[in-house]
Amino acid sequence: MSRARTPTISVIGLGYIGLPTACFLAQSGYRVVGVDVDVKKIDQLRRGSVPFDEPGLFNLLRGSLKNLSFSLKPVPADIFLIAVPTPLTKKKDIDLRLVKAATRSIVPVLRKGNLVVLESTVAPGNTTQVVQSILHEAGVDYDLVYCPERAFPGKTLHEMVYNDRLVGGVTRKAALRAKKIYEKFAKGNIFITDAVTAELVKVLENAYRNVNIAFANEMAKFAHHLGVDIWEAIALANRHPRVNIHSPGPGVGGHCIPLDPWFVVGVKSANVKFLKHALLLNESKPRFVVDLFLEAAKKRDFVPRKVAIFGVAYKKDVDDARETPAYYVATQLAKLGYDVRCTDPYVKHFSFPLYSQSEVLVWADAVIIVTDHTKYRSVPFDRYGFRLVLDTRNTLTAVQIKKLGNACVILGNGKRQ
Ligand code: SAJ
Repeated sequence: MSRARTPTISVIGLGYIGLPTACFLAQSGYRVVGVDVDVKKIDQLRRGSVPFDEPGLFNLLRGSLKNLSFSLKPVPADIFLIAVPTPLTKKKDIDLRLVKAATRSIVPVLRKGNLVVLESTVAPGNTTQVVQSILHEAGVDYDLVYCPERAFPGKTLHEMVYNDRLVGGVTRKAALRAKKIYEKFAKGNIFITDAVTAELVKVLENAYRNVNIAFANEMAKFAHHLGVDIWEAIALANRHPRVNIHSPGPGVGGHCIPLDPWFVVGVKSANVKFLKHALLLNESKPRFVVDLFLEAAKKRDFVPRKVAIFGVAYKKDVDDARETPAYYVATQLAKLGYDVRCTDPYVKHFSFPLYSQSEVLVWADAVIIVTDHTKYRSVPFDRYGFRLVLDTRNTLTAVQIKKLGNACVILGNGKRQ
């Protein structure tokens, strides 16, 4: 490799993290080849269109195309960056099949002196135990680092540039090399550590959030028991300078927070009980929503038949429905024999058919707000004669609540149940 020419980077996996990362690297002057096994996605990207919505991504892609090309297979490069998903198996173990396949796809093109960066979330130890073991088959000297992504869907582009980053090197030399690459576009601090510490940091971050949400969820249940409003209580407790209680809700969705902490629980020899309790508590929340709904209907001598689910995105104002609690709420209601229709202003594909907001408003006799989309704060729910509107996220405004009167039930508010 000539020292003077522009290094080439192959980004394997063009999803929510890989695609914007490939674009940022291309804009920083690297020649980037984005690799994905999805033929449709590659065709789409070659035409200059984005396969999913993320604010600013379309313009970022368009501005990167000069240095960015796409391929179904890795081609020789100086640097390989792996950003493929790590889902959970049915038994809640980490499913490393995509990481393994991506790593194997590099083996035939790995050359002496290459740098391999793993960004996929993995369990502590996987970078060396899995990725390094596979790359060993190439029989060449290369550098390897683990660099967890930290971007927040909906603000991915901003966070990729401005968040602090962590580079976990299998060797210090590898870490220093990777740091130089991220420095080309990242404006946050870049910290260096070893690979297993970086792996642990990533799962700690998401476990921290899961545990804190579980605490808020447990306290929300307690507030129903006490007949107090947990939202008011949390707002007041958070006035303490060292308290930051998270928000309760219908459960925890997204591709990270409900899943990654299982990677720690999965290390059976470690016997991590506290985290497991939090995960299970959050997983039980959709059932709690259904029970709250049924009890509230009973208290009102009302037999709902047609239930509208407002919001199937896993969190507010995004189009992403992965692991959304709405799926579990809708499934349980459907199993109990209720007619369920879902609506969402942003999500385009979902396991249940999606209806327009106006259609479900005139069709339903009861509503469950599962996602706190900002738009829902201006929906005139009171005009449709609903006997029951259950708000699972404290979405509604004081005016909406007042107009709904006794029909309004709020998860965590024991004064409205
Ligand atoms: N949620 C609550 N209560 C809260 C906060 C969130 O019920 O107080 C729910 C949300 O509605 C959602 C779920 O939790 O259903 C997860 O949402 P989130 O906003 O906490 O996180 P994600 O999954 O969108 O993004 C997280 C981020 N991690 C942290 O904040 C520690 C992001 O920085 C990571 O890059 C991302 O996970 C990831 O890929 O790991």
